[in-house]
Amino acid sequence: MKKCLIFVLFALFTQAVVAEIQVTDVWVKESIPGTNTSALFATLYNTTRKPTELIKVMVEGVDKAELHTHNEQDGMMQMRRVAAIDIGARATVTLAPGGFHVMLFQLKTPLKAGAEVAVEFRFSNGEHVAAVAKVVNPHQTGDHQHHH
Ligand SMILES: [Cu+2]
Repeated sequence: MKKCLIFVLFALFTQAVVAEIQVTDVWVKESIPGTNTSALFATLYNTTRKPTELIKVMVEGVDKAELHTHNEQDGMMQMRRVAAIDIGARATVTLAPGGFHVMLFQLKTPLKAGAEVAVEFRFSNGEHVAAVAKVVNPHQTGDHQHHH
């Protein structure tokens, strides 16, 4: 009887841990002094056979977060708000500078490189995925990084 209960608890636990949507590489741009906006990026992988959509992102210390995309209009790159970001079956969608991003408005405190903020991604299939975003200065990372 006891063994059986332990098995049930284990099954419940594993079910809660295995996310259908995997969220990785979550990062936020360091905010520019004098502004209270920033942008958040991530890689989203839909492990299921059903398409889903990213519909909302909640970020610690941020009052307003909108899903945005970039598109070219008359030779100019412009940002546009979207209601949702489609993620096909077994597909990966990358939110990256120049493409999809989560625009953050009304930051309560400036975002400093090296800090971490709690984030929750909400999908149209009802799944909520918690993640931790690293605050990054995009000019201090990547191939151009200098080691002092
Ligand atoms: Cu934007």
